Amino acid sequence: MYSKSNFSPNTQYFLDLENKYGAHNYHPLPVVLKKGAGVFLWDVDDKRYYDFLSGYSAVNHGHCHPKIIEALQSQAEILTLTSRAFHNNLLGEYEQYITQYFGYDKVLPMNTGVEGGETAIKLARKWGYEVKGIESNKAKILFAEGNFWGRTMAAISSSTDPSSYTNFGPYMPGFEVIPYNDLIALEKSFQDKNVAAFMFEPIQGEAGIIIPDEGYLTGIRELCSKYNVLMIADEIQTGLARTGKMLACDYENVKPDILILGKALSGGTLPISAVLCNDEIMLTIKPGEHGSTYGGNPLACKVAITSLQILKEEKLSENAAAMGILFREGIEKINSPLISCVRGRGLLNAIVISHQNTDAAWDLCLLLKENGLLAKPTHGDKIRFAPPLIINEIQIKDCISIIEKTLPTLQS
Ligand code: IF1
Repeated sequence: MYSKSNFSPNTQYFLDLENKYGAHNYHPLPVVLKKGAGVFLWDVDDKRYYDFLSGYSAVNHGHCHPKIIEALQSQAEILTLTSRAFHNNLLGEYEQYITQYFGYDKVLPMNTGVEGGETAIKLARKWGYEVKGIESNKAKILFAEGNFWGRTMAAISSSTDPSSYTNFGPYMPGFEVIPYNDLIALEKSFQDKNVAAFMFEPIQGEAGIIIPDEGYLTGIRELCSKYNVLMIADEIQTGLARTGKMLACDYENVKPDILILGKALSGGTLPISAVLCNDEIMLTIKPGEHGSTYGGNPLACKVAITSLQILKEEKLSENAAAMGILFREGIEKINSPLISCVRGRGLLNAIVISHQNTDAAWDLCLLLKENGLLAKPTHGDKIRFAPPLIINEIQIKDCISIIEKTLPTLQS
């Protein structure tokens, strides 16, 4: 961990507790936060920061959005969990609301994003056997190189990142990986009649905000329809207005067969995920074949309806699109030799650091922290910049000036 001299006694106290009593499964930035509101976070010494990570796109609405907190608090005093052994008065209304919101017959409510991915894969396999007619236990699910959809054994079985899968084998069978943004490779893989689905991110988040060529999403849609393969869009990070559209798939007006949502579905309050698809796929899962204790709990239903309402009421897609343009133009104008490129859609952006020191992105994040902006590197030389979607023009310009002021302090 860090040397004792670096931090205030307050901060050091909490760092030491986590180091002694918590698993060492993360390498967080050395900041201890105690409060969040809107685009801001405060640490235990009351220092204020701009949040440019937004809980990896879970806090699209800003920290502790008043309407979401009100929904959370009011429902928490009435009924939080019934389990699915019984019905409740919020699940049906939520199911109606979200399916009409995105235009699907049905939704299967889960909790974490990775549970959403697992659910989508179970649906795809079931559909593969019972509708497409794939031979029993022969179904294949295709993923893209560089994918990230969580930490479960299935998720790491599709990963191409050694830090995700090393020494966690044996891996889930029936998964294959093809190059991202490559329609020729995709069509070639579809010659195998056992392929049930292709699961992909419309923009790859953890891989470093990788934006595919124009037409890739359309090509996936056309090839999946042509070869009777399910198109599964993982919009857990890119969805819910983050990229300047309600869904990243909306950039090419393509409709996936299965849509997976998570993260910001709860406005950053509790784990809520959702898998949406039409009856031909959804009804292959029969009573008792899938679910979870908290899936579709009334507290989550109330919060999710509110968070979806706010996305539209506050026009967060439009703001994300506009502020994203401002951000990328502002970063480009800095014209720093340390930045080899800035890329993104809406408020899902990354800069690629050009520096001989492999720790430069991390070191820059430490310096940005000192100057009041929290961001974190993804995969070495890239820093993700993804503030809450409520950020305004003055705040964006303030953050660009923080970045501009900080870059020259990065030691060569
Ligand atoms: C961590 C990464 C991002 C996701 C996509 C599914 C999931 C995620 C596209 C699973 C989750 C999170 C996991 C979180 C950090 C963050 C992350 F750095 F790990 F890779 F965003 F890029 N699909 N991503 O991005 O959702 O089960 O976590 O709710 O593991 O620390 P989850």
